[in-house]
This record gives sequence, C-alpha cells and structure tokens, in this order.
Amino acid sequence: VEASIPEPQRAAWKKFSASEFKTKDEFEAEVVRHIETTLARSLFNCDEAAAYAGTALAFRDRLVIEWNRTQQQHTYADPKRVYYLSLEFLMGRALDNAMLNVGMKDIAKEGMSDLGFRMEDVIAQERDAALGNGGLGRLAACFLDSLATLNYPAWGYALRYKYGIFKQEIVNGYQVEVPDYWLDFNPWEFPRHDVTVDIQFYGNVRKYMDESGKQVSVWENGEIVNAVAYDAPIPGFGTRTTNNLRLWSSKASKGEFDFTKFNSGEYEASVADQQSAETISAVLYPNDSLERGKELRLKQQYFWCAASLFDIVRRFKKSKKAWKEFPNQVAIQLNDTHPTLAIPELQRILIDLEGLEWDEAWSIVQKTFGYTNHTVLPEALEKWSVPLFQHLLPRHLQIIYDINAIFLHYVERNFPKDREMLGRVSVIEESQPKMVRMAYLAVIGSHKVNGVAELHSDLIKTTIFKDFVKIYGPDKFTNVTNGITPRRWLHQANPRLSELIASKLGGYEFLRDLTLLHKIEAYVDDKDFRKNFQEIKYANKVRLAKYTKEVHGISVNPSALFDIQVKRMHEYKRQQLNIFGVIHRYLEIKAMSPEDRKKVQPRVSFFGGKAAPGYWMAKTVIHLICQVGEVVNNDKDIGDLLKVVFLEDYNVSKAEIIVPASDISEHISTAGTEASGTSNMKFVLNGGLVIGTCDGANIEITREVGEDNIFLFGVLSEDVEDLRHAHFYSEFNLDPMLSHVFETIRSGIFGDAGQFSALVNSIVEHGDYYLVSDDFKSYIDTHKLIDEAYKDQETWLTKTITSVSRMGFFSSDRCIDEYAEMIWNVEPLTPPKQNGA
Ligand code: GL7
Repeated sequence: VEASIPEPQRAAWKKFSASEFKTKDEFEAEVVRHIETTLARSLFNCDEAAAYAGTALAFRDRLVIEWNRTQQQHTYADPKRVYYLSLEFLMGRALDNAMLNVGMKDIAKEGMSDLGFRMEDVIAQERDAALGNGGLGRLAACFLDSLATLNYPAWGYALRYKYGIFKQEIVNGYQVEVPDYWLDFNPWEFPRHDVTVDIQFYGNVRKYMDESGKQVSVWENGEIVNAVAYDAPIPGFGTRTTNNLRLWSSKASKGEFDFTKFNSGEYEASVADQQSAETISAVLYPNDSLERGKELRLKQQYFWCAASLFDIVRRFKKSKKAWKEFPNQVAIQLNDTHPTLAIPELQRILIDLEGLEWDEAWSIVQKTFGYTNHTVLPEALEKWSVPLFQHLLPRHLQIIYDINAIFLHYVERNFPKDREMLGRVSVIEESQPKMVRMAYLAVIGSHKVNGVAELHSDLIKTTIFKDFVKIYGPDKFTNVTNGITPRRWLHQANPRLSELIASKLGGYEFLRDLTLLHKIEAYVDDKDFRKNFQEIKYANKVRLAKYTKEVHGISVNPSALFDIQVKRMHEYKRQQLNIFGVIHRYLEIKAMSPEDRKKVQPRVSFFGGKAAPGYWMAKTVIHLICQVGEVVNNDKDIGDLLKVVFLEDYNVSKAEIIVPASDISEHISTAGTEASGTSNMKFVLNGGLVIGTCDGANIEITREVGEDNIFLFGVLSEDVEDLRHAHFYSEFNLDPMLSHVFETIRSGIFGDAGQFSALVNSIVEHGDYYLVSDDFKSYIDTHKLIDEAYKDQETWLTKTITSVSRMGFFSSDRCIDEYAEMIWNVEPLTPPKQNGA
C-alpha cells in the first residue's frame, strides 16, 4: 500500500504524523489544548465535566494512534480474525480503563493535580456505557479486554442504542425506570458515515431459472434502512494492540425527510419514516433472561446481523481469496441465540448473492460459526413466530425451512426407529402459530456449542440439547468456564490490593497471567502482608460506607460484616431467600435478651439490582427489601446489629466500589439455574468469601479455593426436579422458621401485606418452584456458621488471602485462550515494537 504513495508525500505525512504524549507536561499540554480549542472553554470556566472531557480527549488521541496502527497491521497481515457478535456490551466507564491499560494513570493524575483537579472526581464525571442487562453483556466486555490484551485480531459487533439499560430510581420503596440517554457527550466513539450499509426488511421473494437452468431467488420490494457504523477503540493492557468495537446505528435511507411531504404542509408525515428507521437502534431491551417475541426486537437482530456480516464479507472479499478460505479467515462467535440470524444471512449471501451451491455454502457457514449458550431457563429460549418471520424476512424463512428439511432428512436416515425425534428437534415448532426455535438453528449452523461453566455445559447436554448430542456426537458440545478481566476487576476497582500483590510478586505481570497469584499464598502467614491486606479490605468497606451515607443517608459501621447480593433481580437468583433470611435474623435479635444481643455479630445486608420493567414479582422483592430496611434501620433495639441497604441503580461503575467491600457475597440461585455467574469470581478475587449453592461457577470456585474457603448450602441440581414434583404431589412442608417470617410479613409491619401476598403465595400455594422453603434452613444455618467464622478474624483473613491466591483460573484471558484454541482456531498477532514499521 505504502509503495503506491510518492516519496515526498510519504515524508510529509511521516513528519507530521500524530504522536502520543509521553510526559506529564505533554499530557497537560494536550488536556489544555482540548479544553481551550476542542471544547472552547478556558481556565476560568473549566469545571470537572470539562476536565473529564479534556482528559478523555487526550487519552482518546493516544488510543486512536495505536488503533490506526493495529488496524493497518491487521489489514497488511490479513490473519484469521474473530468476530464477537453480541447484542449487549456492558462496558462501564472507559477513561480509567484506558489510563490503566496504556499505563499512564500516574502521570495523568499528577498532571490533573497541577491543573487543579482530583483524578477520582474527574473519572466520576463519565457516564457508564450501559449497553447491556447483566452478566451476559458484562462477559462480552471482559472478552473484548482480554482479546486486545492477548493480541488477538478481533472485532466486537453490536448496536449503538441511543438508550442503554434504564436508570433505576427508588421512589417510596418502589423501582421507577428513567431513560438512560448516554450519548450527549461520548468522546469514545467515531462515526464512520462512509461505512453505511443498506438493510432490507419485508418485501417478497421472486424465483426464476437463469440461462444455465439454476434456480435463483431474489428478495425484492422491501423497505431499506441504513446502518451507519460507529467505532470505539478497545485498548489492551500492556500492549499496543487496540481493537475495534463497531456499533451500528439505524438511519432512514431516504435522507433526512421527505421534502415533497414537507413542502405540501405534512410536517409530521415528512419525518415519520426517519423516526421509524431510527427506532430500530433506539433502545436496549431491558429483559434479563426472558424473551418476549416483539417485532422490533427481531428487527434489531436482523439489522445488526446483516450489517455485521456485510462488513465481514466485504473485508474478506478484499483479500481476493477463494470462498472455501472463508472459515480460515473468519471465526464468528454467537453470544447466545440473539445473533442466530447471522446463520441464514450468511447462507443467503453465499447462495443468492455470490452464486455458490447450497452444500458448499452450508459447509462454510457451519465451519464459521460457534454458539455460546448462556441459560437453560425455558423462558429465555428464543422463539419467533413463523408469520412474523414470513412478513419481516421472507427469504430467510425459506432458507431456514431448507436448512431444517435437510437436517430432518439426515435425522430420519440415522434414527429411523425414533419417529418422535423429528418433532422434538425440528427448528420449526408445530404450535399455533408455528415458531422458529432459534437455539436449534444455532446448534445446527455452528461447528461448536459451548456452555459457560462445567455444570451448565453438562446440563445442556442432558436437557435442552440432549437429542442433538445423539445426532452430532458429544464432541460438538464443550465447556468454556467464564472469566473476568483482572484489569478492571482487580487493578482498577481495587488499586491498593493490586499494588500490594505487585509489591510481593515483583511487578504487575500477574495482571497478564493471573495464575501467578498463587505465589501470594506464600505470604499467608506474613504479618506485614496480612496487616496490609486487612487494612485494604477495611478501607474499601469505609469507602462503601461513605457512599451509603452520602447517597442513601444510611449510616453503617464498617466493622460490621458486609453481606452483599448485587445482580439482576430474578426469582431464580433468589433475592427473596436472602430478604426472608434477613427478616428471620431481625426477629431473632428482637427476641433476644440485652445480654444475648451483645454476642450478635453485627451485619449490613446490601442488595442491589434492576428488575425488568414488566417483571412484577422481581419488583415486589425490591419493595420488600426497601420496606424491611425502613423498619430495621429505624429500630432502636437493633442499632448497628443489623442494617439493610438497597443500593439504587446498580451498574458497572458502582460495582467497582461495591465488589471490593464485601466480606460475604451471595450467589444463591436454585441449583441448576444460574449458568455461571461472574460476580462470584469478582468478589472472591477482591478478598470476599462466598455463600452459595452448588450452581454455575460456584462449583469450580470451590474446586479452586478449597471447600474450607466457601460456604455452600442447599439442594443439588440433580434433586431439583423431584423436589418440585413433590411440592405438588405430596404434602408441602413449609419450613417453620420461614412460616414465622411469612406471618410477620402478613402482620403488616413492613407495610400493607396485600402487596406481598403473591410473593408469599408463590411459595406456600403455588409449588415453590425455586425451592426457597427446601433451602431455607440450610441457608440460615450456613449464615450462623459465617457469623461464627467471622468472629475469628485471623482465620477469616487466612481464608480470604488463600482464596485470592487461588483465583488465577478465573481470568477471562484463560477463557479467551480456550475459545481461540478449541473453537476459533486463531492465533495472536503481536504488534511491532514501538517505532517499528
Ligand atoms: C447469563 C447467565 O444467567 C449467567 O449465569 C452467566 O454468567 C452469563 C454469562 O455467561 O450469562 N445468561 C443470560 O441470559 N444472562 C446472563 O447473565 C442474561
């Protein structure tokens, strides 16, 4: 490429080519320049928001230089690339991460201080990029960090929602949703108006024979919407590799608005098309693990898949390689079933637009895709109605029917005795109306299917995909246990702990190879180390206590045991079990003599998490938590022995304050329901212990840290079905302690009991699907053990230090290396040394 540009021009470009700041003075010069010229502010009207903007722009420049370089290197070397398709990326804030990943935070901190600002205040000005609901979206964000850190040539593809996950306000103890318009100042994105793709919806399919007698399908007469690319740089830690996250924004294809209508006075109609197009990428659906079959959601999925595939195919075609090389150049990972439409879309591109034969195309498709399953909850398995498909994507429905016909034919030949199997595994469910089962399509169109923790990966093979294991053999199914990025979840969230570890390990290499943490186990008896470790935990608790006071007006004692459950509100995650346990504790303390009360281990129970706006039961649990807090926190008998806090609007940046402050965190889902969980890993990595069920990654955490260092309780997943059955068909025994809790709720001390009756009845009358009653006693007993264990602070400290040292396995770097080797078959591409070509 370079050779085509004449030498004098090249020399001029090179001479003036942007370069990154290296010193504190150069950093300050960049910040001041941005504040004065880019933002048109001055010394006299520079507030914290402007200081943030100036700092972000200075760092953005740095990232862009490396980003351009990385993309040039990738274009030149043209290696196999990974494309991670995820409808959610829960990125959180970018500035702190950028500073730490490029290793310039200390310099920037001093620079900001010269200019009169505290770095923490500057960082706090940034709004979270909250384009996700929960664990699934945060996992995608951790993966991007690892992919860049490990130098994999990788892109993320998603939608540029105008509104991310709603902001949660608690008003009189109820959740209220407020829109999250996060784009009014976002320095991290670059619009690429030159990268605009036409996306078609609706229309019809015309079939004809061409001269050679081949049948050709043309999808035509549809509506066209434009997809405009917005790019965000993703810096790796301690490497120059800076990857790309491409977000698609929808826009009317006819330009701004219809001038004929406008000129004839139909002002509203003239902008209607524009608005309808822009609606596609307007809002993130706020449901965590629930599918609702809305047309707009299917439109979002197709819009995003089609734009991303167009982009990927265009990049491949530039290399002029033969089509059979496509799977050697491209690995596409489907993050859950949301991007499953990419499968028929690639098949359509290959057969309808590129003229390949069906079989050749299909073999390319299957080799290209991998599918990650993130849940076995039946309500979360996506299905779309056939009539809706027929209307919106007529050609894709035909292709899906063809895929299914060929697949069923194969099944029929191989399992002639099992006639029922055809109905069970068909992509089309024979219901009224018929439905397209997206998970089956994803399995059929991919070469590997993985679950996200060992138990979960075993479960999908024996439940939802059982027949497919018979059909394809067990090797198609595999496990990649989730992980978290230690950059954000240790170094950024808990800088003092990171520094302490670095002081013992001789540097920060452990952030690139987390298994090195095992070396701190040697310091478990080192007096100084222990003292520092404990002090850091205390300081983190003080920070959360301060936050709680400032934001919620509740005083909590940082010496109390901090018990934290923060995650999306969901019946299967069982925040109700936790709050019933808190009520039980409250009743116990109330019944004690003043003497006995002196022996009680003081506690603060923190809760946090959003409920999907339409999820009434989850909202009821939030309300109960708030009401219990009102009563307990104002009860003079109780004082510091028990406090209950609902932390409003839990999100990534708040997690960075909350996670390092736990003594105990709760991961108490009904066994077999939480595919992995990832906050469990974050809490332990930050020196907290877990109370948990034998579910998801809790099991592997136990294996790594040792049974003595985790508090497990509750029934096992293999017993869940029988217990559920027994609730209906034999007498239902409500645990007596739980029964007492329910009586207390019914008494009205937490407000009108009527509002909680459905919650209580779901257990006492409607079969207790989540086994709250079955697990209640062992839950309470385990909390007793925790109280006792916590009183012995030295042993507790040993447990926490030991656990941290054994968390190396849970880095998302390990996870990404496993995907790369087992599923993607891609290699890292090391960036050239600084100043290299
Ligand atoms: C989830 C699982 O519920 C969660 O256990 C897992 O850790 C996460 C990432 O693999 O994926 N599946 C899902 O649908 N959501 C999740 O968070 C929303």
